[in-house]
Amino acid sequence: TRKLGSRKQRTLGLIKPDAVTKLGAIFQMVYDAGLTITKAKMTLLSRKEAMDFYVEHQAKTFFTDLIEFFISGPVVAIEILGDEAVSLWRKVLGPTDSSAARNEAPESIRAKFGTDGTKNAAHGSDTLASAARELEFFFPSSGGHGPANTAKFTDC
Ligand code: RTP
Ligand code: MG
Repeated sequence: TRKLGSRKQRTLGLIKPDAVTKLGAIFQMVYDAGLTITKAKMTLLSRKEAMDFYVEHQAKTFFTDLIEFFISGPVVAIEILGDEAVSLWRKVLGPTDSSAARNEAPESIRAKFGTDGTKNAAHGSDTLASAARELEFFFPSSGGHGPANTAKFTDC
């Protein structure tokens, strides 16, 4: 049931290759934050797909390192649903750099499971607009196969 006055949002979470073995703990942290997981998919991205996903960073000095890391193993994409899900999920992630996260937000996902400024365990969309784009990237509304793609949770 949907609470009156709630502002449900959907955002994309990604468990990056360095943290796939911590999947169970990270899923638990999503639920502990009061968020719900409504879709999940494990996939190994091609270089082209990875460069497309992070196209906003293509001119950055760290781009090559980011892409190499991002395709070094499978990632797990999740659709996260909840009140203010975009900003709340980013808060659960913690600061971008895992070393900084260990000082500033020691209970965050990046503090617990990340390594440094590149290998940082997980991703979250930074705005509602990027959430829409990134959800469509991993869970295309047109494509897909099987009945699960039509699931429309509002609560779990
Ligand atoms: P994300 O997009 O993965 O959720 O991370 P973010 O918003 O906190 O950070 P962003 O600036 O979007 O950076 C995207 C990813 O690029 C890698 N990175 N490496 N070595 C570096 O200086 C550096 N800076 C960023 C990280 O994997 C970061 O999550
Ligand atoms: Mg970002």
